[in-house]
Amino acid sequence: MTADSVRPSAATMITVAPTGAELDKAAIPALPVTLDELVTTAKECREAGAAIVHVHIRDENAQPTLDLVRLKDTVHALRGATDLIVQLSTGGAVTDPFERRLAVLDAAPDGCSLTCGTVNFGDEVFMNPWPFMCELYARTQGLGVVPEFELFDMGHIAALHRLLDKHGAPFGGHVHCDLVMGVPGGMPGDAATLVQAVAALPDGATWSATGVGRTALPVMFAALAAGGQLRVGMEDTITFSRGRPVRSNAELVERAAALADLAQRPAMTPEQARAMLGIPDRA
Ligand code: KMH
Ligand code: ZN
Repeated sequence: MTADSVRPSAATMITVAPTGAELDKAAIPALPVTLDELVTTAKECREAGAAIVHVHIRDENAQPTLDLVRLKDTVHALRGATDLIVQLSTGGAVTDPFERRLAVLDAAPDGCSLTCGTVNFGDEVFMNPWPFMCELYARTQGLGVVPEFELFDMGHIAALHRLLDKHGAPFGGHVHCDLVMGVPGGMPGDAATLVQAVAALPDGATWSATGVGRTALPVMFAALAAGGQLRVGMEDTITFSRGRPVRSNAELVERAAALADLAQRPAMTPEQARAMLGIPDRA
């Protein structure tokens, strides 16, 4: 199978989201927070079957940051060590101001997340008002960064249609979405909701899904059955099975790749994922 010929439903693109912005390193020592830890994790996850790394970074105190120098160093280091598609989070932490979230693109990643609406996020609110979405989208188009549309709720799908109608196709020409399910305040992480959400996506869009917390497995099985791609990682899941903490991001990728094999949709390479998503090869 060549990169050009891979069909989304014939293979499985696995994204790993290794860190997130919410978890506390002191409570979860396996969480990768330094650049060295992140690069080691990325290499292990590539080996296990990941094609994309969704990146949040931390500062010297292991706190979430959007420091641009660190972001640039991170993109550079991940590219030097792996051929993974490097997707930076523009969601950051719920406390990050919009200007810093927009500036993430100046680190020149392959891709970025773009959340299509505000959502209750546990006890917090993850703010993504319409003008911010539009500005971020215009910046992705101008800077040549391929967005992944993060959808936490059914209303976000309507906002995605509105965004595409008003502002045209994304850089690369292909629409790829990620259903983030099971966040307290967002859509539930179950098969019925996943099917409903997928039916509402724009024609021709590809999609992945991730279930937060205990919805990880139901969402993964439903996504595989419905022809979708997978996102796994400690950003979303820190319990591997009942009472057993996740030991590493790589074991989550290994499990996803094993299930993808069982579904006869083996893990895509980063090259195949680039072709599917319209992400240019690195210069
Ligand atoms: N940390 C959440 C508030 C994204 O990466 O774009 C937002 C988030 C989504 O994780
Ligand atoms: Zn994220």
